[in-house]
Amino acid sequence: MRGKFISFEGPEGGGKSTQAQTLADILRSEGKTVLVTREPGGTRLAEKIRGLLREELEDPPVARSEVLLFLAARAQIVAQVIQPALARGDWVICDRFADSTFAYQGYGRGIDVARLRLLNDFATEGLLPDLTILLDVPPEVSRARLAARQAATATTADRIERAGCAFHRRLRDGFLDLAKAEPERFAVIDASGSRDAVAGQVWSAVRKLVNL
Ligand code: T5A
Repeated sequence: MRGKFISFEGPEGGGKSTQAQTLADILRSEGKTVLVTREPGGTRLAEKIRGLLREELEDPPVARSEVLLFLAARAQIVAQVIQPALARGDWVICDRFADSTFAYQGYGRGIDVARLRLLNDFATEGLLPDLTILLDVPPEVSRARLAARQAATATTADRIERAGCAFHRRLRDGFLDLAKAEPERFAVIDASGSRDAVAGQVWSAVRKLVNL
């Protein structure tokens, strides 16, 4: 039987990576084989593209190149990692997927979302997650979490994290719009609470998907 595909979405610092790992641990304790991966990334080529997208270049990608780079990375991970895992019957948890393109490059950068959907379909051959968990946090919460992590790890914000407040407001509204348009695929979770509180809500959404 084909496995299940779950994506985590939302603004930076919402806790996607944290919750993806926690969910994988729970599913493994239920006897599932689980692959956790991320976007952009998850294959050698896609990780190189991730590096390029995060690099501080003198000539950063224009909005259309940025889309195509994200989609090139997505085509690789879908063909080489996600589809084979689902075909084996494994569960796949992906930290970001297509909805990030619609939110960041569509709502954030102003590229037509209908056009992005067509391009995304080409890259993914129409693959969409069975469940998308949107970890919704107000910009001030995500900013505070990222600032705490940067202080703890002596790192700085990357190019996309540094985009202004208006961009991040459009992004959050965009994610909420996407969820409203497909309520059967999305579970919207208030991610401003503690890690355990959020994990509990994530698990409830996943249990509904498969009656665990
Ligand atoms: N992008 C991506 C696009 O523009 N288009 C696309 O199509 C795609 C796929 C990816 C960037 O690329 C953009 C979006 C991004 O800007 P990334 O590094 O993968 O870059 O960025 P994020 O996915 O946003 O990863 P982050 O690590 O920044 O955010 P997460 O994964 O949401 O948060 P997480 O779990 O790492 O937690 C952040 C910090 O908060 C703490 C954690 O310990 C950590 O320090 N934390 C909490 N603190 C308090 N309470 C909680 N409940 C907490 N949960 C986590």
